[in-house]
Parts: sequence; structure tokens; C-alpha cells
Amino acid sequence: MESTTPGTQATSDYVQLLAPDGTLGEHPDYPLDLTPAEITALYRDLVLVRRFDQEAVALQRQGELGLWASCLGQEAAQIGSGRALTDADMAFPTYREHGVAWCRGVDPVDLLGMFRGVNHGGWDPADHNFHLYTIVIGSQTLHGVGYAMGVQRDEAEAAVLAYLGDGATSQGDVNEAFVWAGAFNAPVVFFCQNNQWAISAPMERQSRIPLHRRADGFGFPGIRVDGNDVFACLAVTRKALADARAGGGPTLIEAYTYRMGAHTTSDDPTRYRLREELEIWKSRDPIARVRAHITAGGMADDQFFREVDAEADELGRHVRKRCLEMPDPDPMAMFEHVYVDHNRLVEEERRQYAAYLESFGEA
Ligand SMILES: Cc1ncc(C[n+]2csc(CCOP(=O)(O)OP(=O)(O)O)c2C)c(N)n1
Ligand SMILES: [Mg+2]
Repeated sequence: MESTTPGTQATSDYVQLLAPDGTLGEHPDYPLDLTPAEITALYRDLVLVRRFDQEAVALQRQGELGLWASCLGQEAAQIGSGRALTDADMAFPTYREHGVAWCRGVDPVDLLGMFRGVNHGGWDPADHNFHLYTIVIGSQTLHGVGYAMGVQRDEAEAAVLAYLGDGATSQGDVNEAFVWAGAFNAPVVFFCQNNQWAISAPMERQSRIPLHRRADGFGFPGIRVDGNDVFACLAVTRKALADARAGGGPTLIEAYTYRMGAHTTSDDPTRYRLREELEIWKSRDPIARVRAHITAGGMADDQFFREVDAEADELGRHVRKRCLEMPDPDPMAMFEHVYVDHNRLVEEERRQYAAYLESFGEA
């Protein structure tokens, strides 16, 4: 069995290119040749997404959002995998993939709508090849496999990236998705962010073996990557997606990372996990190591870092302003798009509700 203390597990069994101190290594199977401009662009992505996420947490604390699921600590896993996608690829997120949404060009403000309770989604998946957030644990992996089987039948030059959490690997839907993906050799990559926790359930309660080894039983490769290393996540996901596009079938990627914040703003992690664990993971911060690498390589000066920070603060202000300006939906809109055709029951409910609203009218 794995170590019983999350965060202290040996980390030598995963693909890592960028060490926590910013030292760049190599891996024979995952070469990555990034220009300084590409590296500083990844840094900017990481910082802006963290700042956006921080603003969303603050908005929830001030009562402007009903709930928020923070991606703090998981930025490298999300930016690395998200930047591996081509425009034609399709991504299926959970509810925490704000960094992937960023890579797909979804306006961050649109991520807030559902959490503010003013819409049921916020963007058109077809505009960004980024599906709506899915809160039902694991079901998006089935949607992803179905989509991938369509891609396969269209003989399109594309692959699917389906996200899931460590807890989701215990879900029936996910195992069924793995069976179908394997049996049909579907062009899908499962990207599991093992953030060590499923709300208060630790990783040890999900599996006796490392999650990436689950793939063996379904007949496709599984690989573990340092989920706090944006370079490694990019290189490993790029290769898996390229294999899928080339007819090589599915891959399960386990991005070994950590949920630095609460499960959601409704959760209090101090009730079930130790402060020391958080400290261990702080030393593996996904942003600090990229900054150290940029600085050591002389790729940018202080002014660059100041500009990125200023841009991040501007993004925070912008998101806050636009969130507060979001119009409340028309209450009657809930009766629209329920059925394609006329439905007697829905019409009756619509009439009753309109009368109820009118009863407040002129009083
Ligand atoms: C089918 C289903 N069962 C239970 C829940 C309640 N639930 C919400 S999040 C969660 C834990 C998910 O953990 P994990 O897959 O590790 O993802 P993480 O939140 O850590 O990103 C659970 C059980 C749900 N949303 N859907
Ligand atoms: Mg988890």
C-alpha cells in the first residue's frame, strides 16, 4: 500500500521536468523544447488563473457567489494539460477546471454565472470546445468517451481530454467510461488530478494502488506526472493526445498534486487534515518553481514580474465589477427550454407561477 500520510509519499515514480527549486531536467519519453517566450507565457497563465480564483473565493465570502470550488495549487496541472490541447480537441471538465477554461478562451466572468445562480452554464461549449462544468462526479468521463467515439467515426483529426478527480475513480461512471474507451480504442485522454482529497475522504480510501495503475486493468497505458510541474503536465498530455489522435487509443494521466484550499467554500478542511501536510505542498508550489526557472535563466527581469502582477490585479478588479453587474434572470425563464414541445404540466406551472408573481404586484 501507499504511505498513509498524504503528501509524504515518495515522488520519484512520476514524470517531472521542473523541480521545485526551478532546476530543469529531462525525460527520454517526454522531450520539451520551450522558448523563453513560451515559458513566460505559461508563467503568466498560472499567475492570472490563481488571481482570478482568489477573487472568486473573495466574492463568495462576501455573499456574491453561492459557492466556489477553488483550483488553488492545481494551476500547473490545469494550464499544462490545457495548453496541450489543439483547437479541434474537446475538453470535458469537472467543476474545478478554471485554468483549463482559461486556456480554452472562456471569459473568466462566464465561469461565475452558475455559482452566482444567474444561469445554468455560462458559455456555449461549441464556441470553445470546452464542455459545461459537470458537478455529478465522473459523468463527464462518459460524455467524453461518447464524444471521442464520434470523433473516431468522423475520422476527425482530434482527441478528447476528460478531467476527473481522485475520488471520481471510485465512481461507476468512470469505470464504465474506462471500459468503453478501452474496448473501442477511443481517442480520449483521462486527466485525473489526484489532489489527495475527495472532500474529507483521503486518497487511501479510494485505492490500494496508485491511480495511474488502474489503467492496466482496462487495457490502456497509465502514467503519473508531477501535477505541480507545468512543463511535465504539458509534455505528458501532449504526447497522450497525439497518441490518441494517431489511433493509439486512450491514456490515463494521474497528475499528482494537492488541493491547497478547501474542497469548496462550504468546506472547512481544518476539521480533517493536518496543517503540516499543507506546508509540505507549499514547498512544491507550481508557480514558484517556474518563476525560479525564469529568474535563473535570465529570461525576464523584475519589471516582467511586476507587470504580470499588475495585470493579475486588473483581472481581479475586472472580474469583480462584471460579476456584480450580472443581471438577475427573469424568474419566468425557468419554464423555457424544459421540453422542445408544448407540455401541459409545464404550462400549468408557468400560469400558476406568473399569477403568484403578480400577487405581489400593486400592493
Ligand atoms: C455522483 C455524485 N456523488 C457525490 C457527489 C458529492 N461530491 C461532490 S464533490 C465530491 C468529491 C469529489 O472528489 P474528487 O473526485 O477527488 O474531486 P475534487 O473535488 O477533489 O476535485 C463528492 C463526493 C456528487 N457531486 N456527485
Ligand atoms: Mg480530489
